[in-house]
Amino acid sequence: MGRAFVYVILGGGVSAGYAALEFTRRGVSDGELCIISDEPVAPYERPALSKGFLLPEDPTRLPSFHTCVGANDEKLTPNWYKEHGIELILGTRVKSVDLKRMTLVSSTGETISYNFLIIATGARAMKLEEFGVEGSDAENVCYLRDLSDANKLATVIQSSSNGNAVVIGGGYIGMECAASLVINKINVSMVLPGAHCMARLFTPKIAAMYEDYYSAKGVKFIKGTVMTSFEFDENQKVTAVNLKDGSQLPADMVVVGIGIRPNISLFEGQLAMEKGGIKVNSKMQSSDSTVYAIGDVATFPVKLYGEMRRLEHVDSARKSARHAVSAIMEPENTGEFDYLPCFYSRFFAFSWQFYGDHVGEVVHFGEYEEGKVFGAYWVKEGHLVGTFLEGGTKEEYETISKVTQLKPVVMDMEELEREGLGFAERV
Ligand code: FAD
Ligand code: NAD
Ligand code: ISD
Repeated sequence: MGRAFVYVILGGGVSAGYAALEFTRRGVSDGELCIISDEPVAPYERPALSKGFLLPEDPTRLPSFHTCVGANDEKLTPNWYKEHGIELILGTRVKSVDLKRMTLVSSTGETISYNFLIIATGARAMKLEEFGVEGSDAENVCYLRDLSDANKLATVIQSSSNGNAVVIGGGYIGMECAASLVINKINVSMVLPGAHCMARLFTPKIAAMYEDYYSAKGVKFIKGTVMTSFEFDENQKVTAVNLKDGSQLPADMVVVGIGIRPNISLFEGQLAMEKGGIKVNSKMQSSDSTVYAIGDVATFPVKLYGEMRRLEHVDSARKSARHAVSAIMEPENTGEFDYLPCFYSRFFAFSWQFYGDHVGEVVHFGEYEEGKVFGAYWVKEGHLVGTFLEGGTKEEYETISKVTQLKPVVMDMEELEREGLGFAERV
């Protein structure tokens, strides 16, 4: 025995919330759509967890950040789903999927069948154990992917005031959490394997600007090494972190941000995969025509660069969700997903956005100082392909996004550097 739906969204994160809103706007009927999530709450804006959620005063809490407030759209509270006849099955993990039978089996043993399935399972945080380090389930070691992780982190922060934190990883989680820890009056050491923070995107010059600011706030960067083990007290709480270079860092708490793995295991052997994600076409449709994939889990064609990409950012989760729903409900009116990659972050009073592709030669512009506007252009084969901007206005971000999509010809790199933001405004 089980239930049957026309549309099932598997996963209840960012992309699920945006897909649900799009379904209602395109006229889904009562009882046709169901969302199954192992999280106990309705879809929310995950980016809030490393930002407002960790503030010492007046922290952001649900229901204030349910999707789709991050895109200045409707806030979908649990009641909203009820009013729109959408079945929200929360706290329920899907254990198996049979794509031939078009059924899912949940952790409660229920079988749910569908006509169309949207995979929105996102990703999981990589564990230190995958790198041979044991003990990361200690009560003062924190990962950050979902609300329960964020609750644990907020509690551990409260009990570590004026103490020492070690942040493992210098990516998005590392940088955003380190800033939040400083704001919470915790001394921070960051351990990163590369030569600088945010090595996947930042140039050495961009990284140096932010690292200098963090250092002035007391953050200690330990670069070019990794942690090898923890020291524990008699209660199995971590007391120190041992590094490969032989040094030891005292720790009242640890935050780990060492990357993610997409949640694709339910579909291995059933769907075509590429670049660690579920391979979809320009309609977000997988190798099974009744199954779509959106958000972090989807590897889709980025038309602008003629390449398959899997992105791990909220803008692509939101837009791929809307596109998939449009392709399912109005296939004849839905063209190819023509997506311009967009990444952003906020820490301390800084706020930056990046559009496009970070390949080729780089030109920096602006004043690389706190409170000033600065940025960089990436130029490949004579065309501008990527733009980074810190401290821009809404209009300036719109301008760089439009220009980057156009891939304008760049004749003279020195002139581009001199013109800076003026180049984008002129094109
Ligand atoms: P998710 O939002 O992760 O949702 C996946 C959902 O599926 C989860 O609810 C999960 O529990 C559920 N699920 C998985 N497997 C199953 C199963 N078998 N059964 C039932 N349910 C299942 N991006 C930015 O661009 N800017 C930011 O500032 C930013 N900040 C971030 C801050 C944090 C702390 C994190 C973790 C990520 C941040 N991101 C940011 C990335 C962004 O949040 C993700 O790209 C986005 O959430 C992806 O959406 P998604 O729907 O694919 O996956
Ligand atoms: P990341 O990929 O941004 O950074 C991982 C970092 O860990 C890198 O600095 C990498 O060099 C380092 N690393 C890898 N293996 C390591 C090891 N064994 N020991 C020490 N360091 C190691 O991933 P993240 O920071 O963990 O973020 C997780 C996910 O959340 C990503 O998908 C990210 O896009 C997303 N996120 C995005 C934002 C944003 O867009 N503003 C904010 C927070 C999280
Ligand atoms: O995109 C985002 C973001 O960066 C947040 O902090 O969504 C959240 C919301 O703006 C709100 O809480």
